[in-house]
Amino acid sequence: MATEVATFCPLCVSRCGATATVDDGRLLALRPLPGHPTGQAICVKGKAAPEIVAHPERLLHPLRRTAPKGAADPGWERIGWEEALATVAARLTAIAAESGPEAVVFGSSSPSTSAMSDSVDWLTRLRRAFGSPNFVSYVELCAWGRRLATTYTWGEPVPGAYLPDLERAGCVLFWGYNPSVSRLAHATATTAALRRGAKLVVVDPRRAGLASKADHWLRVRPGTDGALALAITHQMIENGWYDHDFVARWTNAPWAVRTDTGELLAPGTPPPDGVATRRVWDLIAEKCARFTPDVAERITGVPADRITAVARLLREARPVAFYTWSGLEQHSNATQTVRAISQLYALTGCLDVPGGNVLFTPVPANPVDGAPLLSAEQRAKAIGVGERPLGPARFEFVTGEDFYRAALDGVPYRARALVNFGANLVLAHGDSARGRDALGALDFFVHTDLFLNPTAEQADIVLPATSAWEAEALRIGFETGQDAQSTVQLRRPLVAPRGEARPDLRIIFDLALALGLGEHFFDGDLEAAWRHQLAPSGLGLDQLRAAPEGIRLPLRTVHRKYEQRGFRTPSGVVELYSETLLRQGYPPLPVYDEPSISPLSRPDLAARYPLILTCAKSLFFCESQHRAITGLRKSAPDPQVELHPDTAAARGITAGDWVRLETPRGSVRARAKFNVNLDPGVVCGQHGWWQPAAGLGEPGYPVTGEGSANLNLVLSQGPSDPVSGSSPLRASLCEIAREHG
Ligand SMILES: Nc1nc2c(c(=O)[nH]1)N[C@H]1C(S)=C(S)[C@@H](COP(=O)(O)OP(=O)(O)OC[C@H]3O[C@@H](n4cnc5c(=O)[nH]c(N)nc54)[C@H](O)[C@@H]3O)O[C@H]1N2
Ligand SMILES: Nc1nc2c(c(=O)[nH]1)N[C@H]1C(S)=C(S)[C@@H](COP(=O)(O)OP(=O)(O)OC[C@H]3O[C@@H](n4cnc5c(=O)[nH]c(N)nc54)[C@H](O)[C@@H]3O)O[C@H]1N2
Ligand code: SF4
Ligand SMILES: [Mo]
Repeated sequence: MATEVATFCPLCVSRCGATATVDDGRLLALRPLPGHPTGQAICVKGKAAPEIVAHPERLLHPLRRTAPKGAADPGWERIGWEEALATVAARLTAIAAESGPEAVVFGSSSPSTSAMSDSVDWLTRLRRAFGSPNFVSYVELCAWGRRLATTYTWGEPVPGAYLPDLERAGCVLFWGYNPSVSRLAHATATTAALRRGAKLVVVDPRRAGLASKADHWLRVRPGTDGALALAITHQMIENGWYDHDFVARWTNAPWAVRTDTGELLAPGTPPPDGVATRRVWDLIAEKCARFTPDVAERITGVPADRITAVARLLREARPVAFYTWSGLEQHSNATQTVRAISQLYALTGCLDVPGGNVLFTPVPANPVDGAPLLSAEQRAKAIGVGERPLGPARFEFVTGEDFYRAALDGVPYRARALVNFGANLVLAHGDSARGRDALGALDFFVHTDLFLNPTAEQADIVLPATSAWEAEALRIGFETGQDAQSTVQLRRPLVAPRGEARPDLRIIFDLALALGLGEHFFDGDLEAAWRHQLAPSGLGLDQLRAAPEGIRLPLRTVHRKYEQRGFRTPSGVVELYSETLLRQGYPPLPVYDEPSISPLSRPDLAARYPLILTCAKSLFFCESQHRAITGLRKSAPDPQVELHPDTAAARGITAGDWVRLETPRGSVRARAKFNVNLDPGVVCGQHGWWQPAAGLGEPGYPVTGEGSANLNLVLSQGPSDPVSGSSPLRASLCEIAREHG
């Protein structure tokens, strides 16, 4: 008999509350779970969950490679768990003994695009207990701008942790973010905000998602968002449309700068004799004044009058709540753009006020990511920290390019092994062919996944993970509002594990035991681990198991916390002027740098590749996943490139034609999709195409070589952002031609 069980979907960052229908050990359906703070809706991917669980291509057993790396067929051989875990532990231990634990790099798919959100903190704990400062994944493409770069202005991640208070916002600003595709719970909350009269500004080269309902849609040229932010800020300053009190009291705008060294003098400190000073505020005003509306229109393509109108709206419709994401992350100027937007937002004075960006009070819980387990000495060995001391490596993340270089060239030392959960590195980063070679050059590589992706094909051992619905998982906080952030849910296993698949968390704990690190992992006892995590909340596991829809604690948002404790920057105020950046040779105030591959920065390339290329995610798939799922692939059978009909006509292309997307790195296939709202000089591709859908007879595509549809094969990781190493995946140059044949 079919039963209904409350659960949540962890397939993407939305983590929608859901009702599952289960019958005879099978998952039949997911529906919304009204009453759950993220349970208003379920997307097409959530609805396809039953097919994902039951898919015939799921990995069911641990596998061992028998053919050498580079062979067309890895010669996978089924092995038992015991042998698999013992092999992994022995190889990692040997490599650590020879080359130090830093030679073992850990990786995972993004918790925004996979159920690794259930276990990524524990994986981080395993890495730290093992002694490696190197975590390769997604951070410079997905999280740098929202989370880490913003700490240089605010001391905390804004908007990464200080999320938009959509329930109370007067004006919502989405900048390079399309929640209609990427975070359903945010889209639903924004639609509700619009219904009660909130204003909306969307900055996006495409008129995507909520842009069609926006009061202002700013069609920015890809990668020029920094210039736009400085121009809007200039209008705010010129017209007095900003929060004078906040700027004067809580930022370093009133501080003086020594013109000789660039160092700051705290208010009241006189400069040494003979040293001239300028006020930070005057420098900001001067820098922004270079971006008059007309100048900004020429750079960004956004009409001058719109720039003024948005500056006015941000003042008149305050409080302003904002979010930025992929549209700003994957650029050679990502850090400066984010700094410019932080500056703009500081001028609104809306941080931590109701209806602005606020820190929804989290459920008290013990952190489990093991920060104290990694010594300062090991942390200092993070790959990349030498070249970019303020970049991801400072936070123990390795960029794709730095990892590839360490694996292939031994710089700064040889990365010899990879312990990877999910991450489809070869498809996720530019320079795919180099990525594949780098993985092939490792001495040992163990990959855990549900499916055999092209990254796993370079592995020595592959471990089968269960899908989310076969695993129990603890979720503390659903983030998007105070109700959501107050909710704790223990997701019950709904169906038995397929084959010999194990939950990621189980595998992490098993690996810890095999590596002799059991003391940091509650001797392998998951329940004890969760009890420890939950202890400060007062919640017990039995209580949570009895309430599968989750338990909401009575927490309240605390506003304007800075009035009590200041900002968590070195100076205690918002650092519009950053001495931290200055000391490493970066501009201390936000500046606009032309994207590294653009018609203006590379006219030589633009002559041959005249179109600006960006990309965006698909509603139907998470990143490089799900192309094998019939229920999803049937709605989006082919890789697409969006282009303006005039751009197509000039090249003899009609809608639906197969085209070649050409860059200096080569060409990949895609199908032309017309979009009349695009600037005719801009096209938008999709990454992540490799997997066939056997159920539909839809083809797969080779990762490299003839017939490939892998966008990242022809995008490169450089020239990247000087602070973070973020790749220019969302602003480069291409040409489009009809495919002959
Ligand atoms: N359906 C679905 N949901 C997902 C994912 C998925 O793959 N599919 N992935 C998850 C992950 S890992 C992430 S990181 C999030 C990402 O979530 P989002 O950031 O919302 O993802 P995108 O839709 O790729 O990008 C947002 C917008 O940026 C625009 N854009 C492109 N270039 C530029 C630019 O130069 N400037 C500006 N201002 N905008 C630009 C694109 O047109 C797009 O509409 O989504 C998560 N959720
Ligand atoms: N050109 C271009 N490139 C991009 C982007 C872009 O917008 N444009 N986006 C970037 C971004 S934001 C991100 S986050 C990365 C994404 O890159 P990844 O984080 O690598 O994400 P996916 O490509 O979705 O691959 C996820 C892999 O994890 C597996 N998996 C899914 N769920 C689980 C699970 O619960 N456990 C385990 N063990 N495995 C699981 C899937 O089967 C799949 O093989 O790509 C980046 N690359
Ligand atoms: S939006 Fe994300 S979390 Fe929600 S149902 Fe879809 S895939 Fe699952
Ligand atoms: Mo991401």
